[in-house]
Amino acid sequence: MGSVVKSTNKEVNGSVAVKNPTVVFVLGGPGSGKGTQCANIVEHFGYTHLSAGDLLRAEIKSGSENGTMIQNMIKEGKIVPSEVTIKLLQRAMQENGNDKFLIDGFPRNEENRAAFEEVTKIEPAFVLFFDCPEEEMERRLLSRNQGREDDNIETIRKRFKVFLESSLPVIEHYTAREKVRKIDAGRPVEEVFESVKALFTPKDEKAD
Ligand code: UP5
Ligand code: MG
Repeated sequence: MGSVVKSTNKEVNGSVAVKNPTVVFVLGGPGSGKGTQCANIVEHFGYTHLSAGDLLRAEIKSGSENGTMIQNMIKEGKIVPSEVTIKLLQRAMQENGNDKFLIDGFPRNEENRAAFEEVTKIEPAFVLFFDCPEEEMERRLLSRNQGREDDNIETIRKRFKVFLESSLPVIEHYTAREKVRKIDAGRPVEEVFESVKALFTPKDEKAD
């Protein structure tokens, strides 16, 4: 299976920016419905969904040298070092032929955000922010039952705290740049998706 040498220069410096992909950051508290709504967006609008949390959990499962560190951070609701997460996201984008990505659950703090921009030179087209009351997020996480090690009340409380302290400043950063599209995510899945759909549908295709 010989490797094909391509004449294009799309991966000079290992950067994906040369391909100039469209990136939408999908942010919101733990259990706000990021993964659920991303699945709907993929189905309707042809994006590729990259959940930073899913990539980190896959890294633990793969037995990588960072696995134990990542597992401990997730159990404590802490944010994994940027270079680890960014490498996983970059690799996932490079391995994928698509040019439209939903990056779900990243950047989680200002350092994540600045490092991603510095390394990839990618600016998000916009930021989808799922705004959901904490009581509702807690209810959802406690009844999810998918065996996630961080879905216990002790870790959930830590995740909420980290979200407020570290992740909300990222939303504020993009709000100041008019990039945030805020959605009331406390409603039923279908209603939330109606609002999401409106953001992804080109204006000239919308019925008025
Ligand atoms: N549900 C969804 N929408 C609903 C609705 N509208 N009404 C009623 N129920 C709804 O949904 C959660 C549950 O609610 C599901 O059972 C769903 O059916 C139901 P989901 O769509 O999974 O919500 P989501 O926002 O994706 O919740 P998740 O738990 O995945 O969010 P987190 O942000 O906590 O998790 P993530 O996987 O992104 O990160 C986990 C950990 O990884 C972090 O705490 C951190 O330690 C680490 N991490 C990093 O360090 N760096 C990163 O960049 C990313 C993660
Ligand atoms: Mg998720």
